[in-house]
Amino acid sequence: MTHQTCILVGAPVDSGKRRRGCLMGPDAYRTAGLADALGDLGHTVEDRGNVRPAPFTPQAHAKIHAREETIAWTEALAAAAETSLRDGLPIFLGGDHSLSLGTVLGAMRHADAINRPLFVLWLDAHSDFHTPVTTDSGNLHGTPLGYVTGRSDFDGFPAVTRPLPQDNIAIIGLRSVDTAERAALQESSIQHVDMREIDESGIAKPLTAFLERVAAANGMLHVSLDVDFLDPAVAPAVGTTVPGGATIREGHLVMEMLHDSGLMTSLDLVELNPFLDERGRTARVMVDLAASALGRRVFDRPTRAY
Ligand code: 6HN
Ligand code: MN
Ligand code: MN
Ligand code: MN
Repeated sequence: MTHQTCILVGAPVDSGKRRRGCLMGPDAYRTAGLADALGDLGHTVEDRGNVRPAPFTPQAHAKIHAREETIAWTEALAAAAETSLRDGLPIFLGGDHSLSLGTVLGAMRHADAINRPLFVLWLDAHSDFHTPVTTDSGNLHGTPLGYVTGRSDFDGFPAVTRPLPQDNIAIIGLRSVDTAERAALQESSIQHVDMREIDESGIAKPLTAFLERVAAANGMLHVSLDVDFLDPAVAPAVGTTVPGGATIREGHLVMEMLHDSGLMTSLDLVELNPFLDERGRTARVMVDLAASALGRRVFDRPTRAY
């Protein structure tokens, strides 16, 4: 991957769960210097400001939180994703993970339009594979992978006419999977990598296997990075912390390998809640990870032999 046109798209979505604060995420990334970090790497950076949801009328639901608002965001973000993918490499500044119902849908439409397969790499403590029926919490940020793979019961959401094949998805970092998700995941052909596998064999091995599949298919690759992929000790600004997460170096290695692969075509930065941060440190960690994905490195490889 050489020079890119990086398109920053603010997605201040806060409707995917009950705890508020992710709406401040886009401005936290801007404040932490994302545009300069990417510009310093030689990329062109275009900040398109924040997307706004389509008009909607809130309705009360026994179970699902802010359903209409999330549908409205899904429509608006799918359109924004489709448009920005024509012009460059979009980076969606979240916003909670329900924004990915829209960004992945838009990426699917774009990939269909240019007749290439789409792959999705999900870096997350959670599998986000629920449907509005299987969810216990009623929080739609736990459903985007269920939605884009064509699971049922997403009434009122834009129709997923050509679902994302399960074979085209890898989830890495898992350590909090609900019972219903586990059952569905185990029956699926989604590549699911939990923290134990990372402990035992390292994070590079399953990622390499996935990237080889993407490359062999000439696929586009959407990467969705949830703050809680990282251990809460290094990334505290998220409402759904789970101990035992990826280290800073595991995070950077994933991003460096993504850069070297040249495969990434869009990126979500999700679940940052600046209200929970400590002097901006989580926002800065996420900016540094994005920079690694766009080519920041210590040395060029291969280094000389000793
Ligand atoms: N995320 N599985 C839990 C739920 O409420 O459905 C947690 C979801 C977390 C969502 O990672 O973006
Ligand atoms: Mn998530
Ligand atoms: Mn998560
Ligand atoms: Mn399995």
